[in-house]
Amino acid sequence: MRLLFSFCLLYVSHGGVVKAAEVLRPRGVPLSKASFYDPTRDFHCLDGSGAIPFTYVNDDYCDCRDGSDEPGTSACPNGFFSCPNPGHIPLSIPSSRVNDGICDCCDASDEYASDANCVDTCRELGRAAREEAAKQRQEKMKGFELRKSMIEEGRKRKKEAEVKIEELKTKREEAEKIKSEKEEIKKIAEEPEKQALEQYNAIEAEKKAQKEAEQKAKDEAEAREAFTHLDNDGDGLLTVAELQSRQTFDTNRDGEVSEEEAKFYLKLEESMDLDSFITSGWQMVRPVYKYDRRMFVPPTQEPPSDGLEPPPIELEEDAEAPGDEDTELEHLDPELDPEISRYINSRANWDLMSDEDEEEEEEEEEEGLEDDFDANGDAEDTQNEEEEPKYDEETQKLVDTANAARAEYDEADREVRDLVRELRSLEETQEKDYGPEEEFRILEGNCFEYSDREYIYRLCPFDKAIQKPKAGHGETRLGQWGEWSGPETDRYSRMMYSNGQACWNGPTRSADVRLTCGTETRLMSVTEPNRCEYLFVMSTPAVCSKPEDASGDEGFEHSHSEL
Ligand code: MAN
Repeated sequence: MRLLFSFCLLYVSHGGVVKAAEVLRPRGVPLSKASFYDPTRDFHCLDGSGAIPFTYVNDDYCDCRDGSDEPGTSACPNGFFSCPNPGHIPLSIPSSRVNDGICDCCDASDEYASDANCVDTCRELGRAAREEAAKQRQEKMKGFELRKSMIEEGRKRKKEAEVKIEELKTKREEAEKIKSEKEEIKKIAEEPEKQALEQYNAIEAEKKAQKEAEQKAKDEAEAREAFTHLDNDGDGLLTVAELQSRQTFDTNRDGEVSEEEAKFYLKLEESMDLDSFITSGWQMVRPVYKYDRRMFVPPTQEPPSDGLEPPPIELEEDAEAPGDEDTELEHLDPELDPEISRYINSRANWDLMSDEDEEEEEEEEEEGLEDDFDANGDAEDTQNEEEEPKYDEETQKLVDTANAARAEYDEADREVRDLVRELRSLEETQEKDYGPEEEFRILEGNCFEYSDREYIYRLCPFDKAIQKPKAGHGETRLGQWGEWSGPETDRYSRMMYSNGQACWNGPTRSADVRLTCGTETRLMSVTEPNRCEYLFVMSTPAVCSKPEDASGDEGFEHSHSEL
């Protein structure tokens, strides 16, 4: 039985000076377990499964179930070999790799009886690893320092916000006071305005009613006059035959007034008396009667009564002249009576006038009828403009005063609302949890982006997470700021943004943000491990804790003193 011992080197640094020490233990035993391998006693399997004479340790025969009796050979399938790796970090490998021809330990100790010709590279590797660790430590330290300034700035902002809130509260109180003063002034100004307007409106309504009554009377007079004119035989009834005698009623312009055309104006009756004509007939006859020039053509049959030609209708000054029927038609309300609408449509066909008609019209234009119309039309426009409501001087003054008071009140009201809004938003910010030391506060109001092949992701801490496709428009809300979601011992290491846009056939989107220490706040990666569940990794100094071995190389060496 061979007892395989090895001289292991332990490096301990003292004030930066590396010294070597020797510890005698069986091959493959880690320093932490060296005390269990005492050559003066029997060896007790580390799992307690039995005891063997110490000479059985590393005798290339597996005695213990946990393989602890063969740390330096490959005899036990479940054993472990510890590479001492002097100058670097010890490494534990499955003992099956011992002498398998592959170099696993940087000190070549796993291939002590093979042809692998391994070279000891631990010193170089150790140096590189220490340099890298030192660099990382420095970065961490830098992050930690930055965190301190984030804390400082966060606390400062918190205080500023508190002061601002107090200021805003005072301002709001003042603004509310001004608002109620202005409201009082407004009320005082509106009372006389209301009375004056009521009075004014009553007078106006009266004037309007009077005007309407006048108009009605005028209309009625016109209707009577037209009735007399059209009632060829003067028997007090307008008949189909009488209307047929007037070319005016030849709606389809086929040269004769059919019975149907005539009846249309008589509400489909055979005849109409004066009262019905005034109440309903005139409404339809009026546009034809007043503006169709053919009305002045004498009836085709002599009136049987006195044989006298009816007097020509005098056009009133404010009426549109013949020759521009469309102007009058526009004033008609087809909804008033569907028959009027029919009339307008049939008149529209008349626009397709024959050359002959056009010539006729031209002649009339030359006679100055068109000019008359223009003049009247203009006059009417002017009249319309003058109809704009205009208060008397006294009322106008009261309205102006009330308007000014209203404007001042509105301004004061706006001021209060703006202050309330600003205050609310600041108070909401104050209620947020920016970390135990306010270290995350300065991230509020900033957004960070990350692009992958397909999307641009944007994270605005304490607000929202968004996804924008690179091709195409629009953006998808991945979530709204929810809560800190790290484990109990490290709550501020994760942020949860939830209630994003619903995922088709899936949950609403959400973003889990993992924070890691870094010297700048930036998004390092965004993935979608599950459909519509996004994982953001963000580095920030806000989570950098003080590096454990910040005292320098000595500390680092110490932490690996197992060597
Ligand atoms: C969009 C994106 C994807 C998501 C699908 C789900 O394409 O938001 O990230 O997986 O919708 O349908």
